[in-house]
Amino acid sequence: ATEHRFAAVDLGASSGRVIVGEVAPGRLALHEAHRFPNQPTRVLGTLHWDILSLYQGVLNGLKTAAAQTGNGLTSIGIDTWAVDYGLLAADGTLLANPVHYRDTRTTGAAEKVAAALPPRALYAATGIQRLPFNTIYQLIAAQGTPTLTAAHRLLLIPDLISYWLTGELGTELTNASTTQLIDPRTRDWAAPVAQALGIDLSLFPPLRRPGDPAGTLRQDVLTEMGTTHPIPVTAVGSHDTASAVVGVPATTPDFAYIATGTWSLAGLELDAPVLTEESRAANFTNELGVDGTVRYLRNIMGLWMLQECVRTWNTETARTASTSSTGTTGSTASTASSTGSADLTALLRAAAQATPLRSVVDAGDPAFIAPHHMPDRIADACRRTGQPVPRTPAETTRCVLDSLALAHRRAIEDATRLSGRTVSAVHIVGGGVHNTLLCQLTADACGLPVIAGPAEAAALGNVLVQARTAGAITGGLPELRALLHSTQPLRQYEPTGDHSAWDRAAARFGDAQVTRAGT
Ligand code: LFR
Repeated sequence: ATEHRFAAVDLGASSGRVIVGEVAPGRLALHEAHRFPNQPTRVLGTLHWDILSLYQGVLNGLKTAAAQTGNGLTSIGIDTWAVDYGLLAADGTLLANPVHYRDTRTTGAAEKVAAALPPRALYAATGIQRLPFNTIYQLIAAQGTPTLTAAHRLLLIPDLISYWLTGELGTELTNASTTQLIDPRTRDWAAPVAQALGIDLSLFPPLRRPGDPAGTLRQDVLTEMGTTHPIPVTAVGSHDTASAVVGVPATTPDFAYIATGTWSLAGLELDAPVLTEESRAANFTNELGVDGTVRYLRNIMGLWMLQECVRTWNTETARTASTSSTGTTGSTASTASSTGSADLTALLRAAAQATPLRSVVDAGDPAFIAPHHMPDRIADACRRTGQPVPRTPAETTRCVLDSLALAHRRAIEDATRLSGRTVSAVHIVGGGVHNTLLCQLTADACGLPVIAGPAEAAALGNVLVQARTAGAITGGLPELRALLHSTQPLRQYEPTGDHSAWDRAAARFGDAQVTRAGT
């Protein structure tokens, strides 16, 4: 059988990449064509994505991918983070730079939405968890602004990239579900929700499903790439988490997954949504997955908490260094060592030696969403809940990882209880696979084996859906996953240590929750 080459464009919150997947029956290999930073920019107080720089990264990556494959790409697929969008004028011009979901413009929007549509009714209609940045809250916050008023079309980020590449408009379904405007039972727009909130659904181009054709590269794009060979774009699970869940190498149906990276998305794959009141209270979401599945999961703050801590420590270290070079003498060395070098490997090694479960914070708390001052916010959370405040970067790191492991455990426990399913193993995919301490702590906390890998699950899920559409492979999700299992390096972690310590910490964690809810 012939081998096909596919390009997966995968944009994440900290970097974008273009990855080439080589696929033939029984064979699946990836190599990275290009990786580029994703640097959000604050303009007039509002946090934006630098979308043109990201698009240039995509073009550069596709050019490299085309060259590396001797212009032999069968197709291209695009996935990115969810909920955010660009607005287009009638002639297709982007009216404004897309706003970042971590921007605070949605403060107060939930109350406005609740006044128009009670939270219970909204959940019963959409099954989407309450997150301050869901598209509906962004749209409510933007209502009446000149840009939204002038907008002819709204394109979610992967659909915007796809439009620039092909000139064709569409709204991919898995990502559309994160707008909170889709009914997970019909897998179509929830028109009554849109109507109650005064959101004009005609802003969204028609829905497309993973596997649908999404156009062919425009001539100017081909020129930019230095090729003449026309390449189709195929819709994939364009929400990165939907592609990452395709990329889970499960061999049995009773698995839980944690898609890790900036976020931890922890939960189960289901055939039908769970729209109960208990599910709403537990803040579980029913995002749509590939092949008619539902991604029943909860958003957990993820490695963002650690990334932001490291950013703070690096800034402090840099400041200390520059202070000393301008003449201040004395405490530089001790300050630098108490602040700690933010070299991640060293930090994780020290965190592994730190006292386990000394203090834990609620890694689901939206208070951790915004950038800046993460170590302070973690310290505050410990203080507020009457726990020891971490004193060093290693202790703070341990607190974050213990807290994430506990949040993973709680999400999986809640998901099984609320859906009536059982779980025999937990799959960790995405960037967190490289964090061996987090993987081990998650196995310990859950009391279940953790199978870690692949790290590039989103790109793999993206490639697999393209490959099936092109006829390079056949089968449903179990067959795609079997191919992952037989071709990708995986590492298994068995639960170790004293499980009752985690039970006690979980109870403490529960207390922390109650304290927060009451304040
Ligand atoms: C992960 C992710 C999550 C989504 C968050 C914001 O990259 O897509 O699934 O909740 O980013 O879009």
